Amino acid sequence: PGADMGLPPYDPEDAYCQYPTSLLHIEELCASIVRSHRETSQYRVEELQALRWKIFTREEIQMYHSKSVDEMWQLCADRLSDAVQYVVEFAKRLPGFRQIRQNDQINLLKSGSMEVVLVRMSRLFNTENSTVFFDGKFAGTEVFKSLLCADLIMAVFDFAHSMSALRLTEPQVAIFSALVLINPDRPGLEDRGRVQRLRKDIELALSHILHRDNQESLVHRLYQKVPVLKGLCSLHIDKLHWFRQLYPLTVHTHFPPLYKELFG
Ligand code: MHQ
Repeated sequence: PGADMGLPPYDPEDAYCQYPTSLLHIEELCASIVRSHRETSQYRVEELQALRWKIFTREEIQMYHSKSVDEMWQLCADRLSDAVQYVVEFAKRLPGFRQIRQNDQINLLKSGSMEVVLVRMSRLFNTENSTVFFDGKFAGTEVFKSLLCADLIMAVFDFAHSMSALRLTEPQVAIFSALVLINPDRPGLEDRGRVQRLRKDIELALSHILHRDNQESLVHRLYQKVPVLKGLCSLHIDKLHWFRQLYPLTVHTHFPPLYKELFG
């Protein structure tokens, strides 16, 4: 049974074989999450690979430095908002997400979309020169100088560097992103039980592909990233509060509605 569906033959050494129906279910879940990621990933890896040599010139960096604090914040808020939009689309295509009540969908996205953006950012990171694909080319931390939050930028780049160093495959990024988003511990959830059940399946999906890829040691290294992500997001919120006190009007009139809805 299962051979017509491309399933491996029965192997009594394989723990999953004790649960043949749930293995089928987990394989379908993996495939579905990976498809959702692929359809919403904003940039394909091959595309990024081909653009690796495109680095901002001295003159272009000067141009970012000549921007005022609020201009640079606005630009970054726009780029971040674009990235969040793709994460919202990823969430909507995740199996089981639509079955979560709408208030809880919003709560999961409010606290998790930035974390997924940061996980995805590691795909856009070049560890050879510590640059990230931003605004059409690869940018180092110096490009973000005018934001006046060097500590946050450093922390975000450090995270992207260490995450990128894990050299995750696209399926691994996809399933880890789903795990970050479907978190029953998020504040304000009304039906934690439903989120908990979906989360358990995604945890199985993650163990399953890492077992399949012979990279079980990644399980622990990935779970270690979860508190780091939480810290980065609270730093982002702190910086936004600081910025809003300085430039309330910029946030009110020029920041994308989605950014304000999720982080405001
Ligand atoms: C995207 C590319 C991209 C672009 C911008 C100022 C602000 C709103 C937040 C990147 C605080 C600073 C952002 C620039 C920091 C958290 C912001 C500044 C994926 C996302 C990514 C890399 C953004 C990630 C968050 C950054 C670093 O395709």
